[in-house]
Amino acid sequence: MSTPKYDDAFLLDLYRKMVTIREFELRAINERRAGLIPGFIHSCVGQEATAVGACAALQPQDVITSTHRGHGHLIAKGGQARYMMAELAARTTGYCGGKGGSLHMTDFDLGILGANGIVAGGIPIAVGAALAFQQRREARVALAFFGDGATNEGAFHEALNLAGVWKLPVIFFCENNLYGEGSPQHTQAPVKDLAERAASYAFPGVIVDGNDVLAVFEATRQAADRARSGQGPTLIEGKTYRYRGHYEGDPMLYRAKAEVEAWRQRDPISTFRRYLLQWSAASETDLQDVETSIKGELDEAVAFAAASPVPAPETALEGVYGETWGGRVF
Ligand SMILES: Cc1ncc(C[n+]2csc(CCOP(=O)(O)OP(=O)(O)O)c2C)c(N)n1
Ligand SMILES: [Mg+2]
Repeated sequence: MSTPKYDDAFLLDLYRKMVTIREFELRAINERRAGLIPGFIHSCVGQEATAVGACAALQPQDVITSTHRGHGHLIAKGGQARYMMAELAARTTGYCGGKGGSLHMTDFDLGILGANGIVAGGIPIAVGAALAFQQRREARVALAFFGDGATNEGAFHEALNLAGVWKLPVIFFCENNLYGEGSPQHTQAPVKDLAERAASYAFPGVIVDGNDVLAVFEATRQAADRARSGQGPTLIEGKTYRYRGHYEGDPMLYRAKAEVEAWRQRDPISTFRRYLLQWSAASETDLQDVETSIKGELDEAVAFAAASPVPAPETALEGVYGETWGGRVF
């Protein structure tokens, strides 16, 4: 037996990607504690279904922009764990040659236009990419991931307004994990559902269970069809949750343990695992094989990162872009 709607291989791939994200994050957290990784990590543990469901609905020629909590988005769009781990470890073999770290990982070949340390910073970038696609009459879609907190930024509203006026092929994907740092969403926004905000810009706002990878996939597929056929943008609000702190080291005094536990009962990976077994879309052995192979891939990624050199000091100015004026770079 198999599900009536989806191919087993497709479903197993969704599972593989979600587990890769979870294991990547847990591994990176450990390697940071062990001293391999300097700098901050904002992990997306618990939010795997939004990244994977949304990117599964895109085509290879489509692009995404990401956030400070972006490792999952990168893996979902095809990013390789070894180059990501090497970047986190500040090694020359990483996505940015070891100079960017978690907040700047980018792979244009995969349509990943970059993680972003500026809250809401990726949203206008996706709108710019969508404008280019429309002008060049390319059947491509741009998707911006961002958090609930980002919807209170001016850049969010300006970008959605322009995208609405020009009916650009863009999807605004809000991962509403209920908090911006330590601030609960309801203390920051006067609307109950952030999807309501699309009404101001005259395009649909859709609410989806962000812990249900197939629900996310379906909502994003509809939005991508709309964008590709010239009907303009969609705002998707995926309701989800991060289990860990805003950053590693956050004492999380702003929320109750019971709330975290309640969300763990709706874990996106274990729910989907049960679904695959119920429908016999995969056997217990298939799933264990996937889990084991991901652990091996991550062992390899960590070894690759650890064996790679750090950038030489004399290369500090390479890859730095800015305006030049009288021979000086600003
Ligand atoms: C423009 C800007 N303002 C403030 C910050 C500091 N900051 C980093 S993450 C964050 C919270 C963002 O919340 P949300 O958009 O909900 O994303 P989440 O962390 O929940 O994934 C803030 C305020 C920043 N990086 N950029
Ligand atoms: Mg948030």
